Amino acid sequence: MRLDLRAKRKCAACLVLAVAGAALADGTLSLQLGAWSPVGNRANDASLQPSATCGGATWLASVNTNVPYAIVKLSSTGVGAISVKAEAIAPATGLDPFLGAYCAAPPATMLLSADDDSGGYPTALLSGARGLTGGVGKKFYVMIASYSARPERRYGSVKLTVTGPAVIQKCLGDTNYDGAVDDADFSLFVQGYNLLLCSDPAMITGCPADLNGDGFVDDADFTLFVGGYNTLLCP
Ligand SMILES: [Ca+2]
Ligand SMILES: [Ca+2]
Repeated sequence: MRLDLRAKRKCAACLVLAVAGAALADGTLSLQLGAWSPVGNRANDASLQPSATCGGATWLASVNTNVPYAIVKLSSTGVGAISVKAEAIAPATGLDPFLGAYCAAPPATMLLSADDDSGGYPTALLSGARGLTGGVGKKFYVMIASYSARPERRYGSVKLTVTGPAVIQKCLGDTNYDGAVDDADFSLFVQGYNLLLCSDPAMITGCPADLNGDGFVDDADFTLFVGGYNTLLCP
């Protein structure tokens, strides 16, 4: 496939923008749910009780089917409670964030807990008491979706904040956050590549195609993308 190459210049002003658009720390991540997102039936409820064991919570099918979602993987770095917060952010207009924590992918089973408004609408919050207890080598999967059945509240931008002994494990090239690097990600990558600057208003929130976190989507990112594409499955 051929990329739509445009002339790209890294001027002084662009470098300032690059700093402003630099990748967030491993405890935070901004992303956007859009038409490109995978869709599925999320767990039903905000009141799902925590489970001490993987898959111990009852998974209830949602009445809101085919909601867009994103999957983010967490790696625990030590013992202790982990909290995950999802906040709707600009330019989101109506996203009502929903969080589910799982101990294995895909996020349709192996549920630990789920939340809608514990952090106050429109903020979802999973605290350590809700099954997210860290331990060296432990992995968790967090599903970010919408709680609303209203179509206009299913899409938007969200900021994820992780506190406690865990970091967000990034999957290079998985620009739509479905857990694999494939042609759908390539389409999104090209979109970002043609815009170049992460600060471009048209860029998807979080600039997922900027794989090296320097504020641009350019050839350096493409090299990294190819590496992820050849691997296909996220680690
Ligand atoms: Ca993907
Ligand atoms: Ca870059």
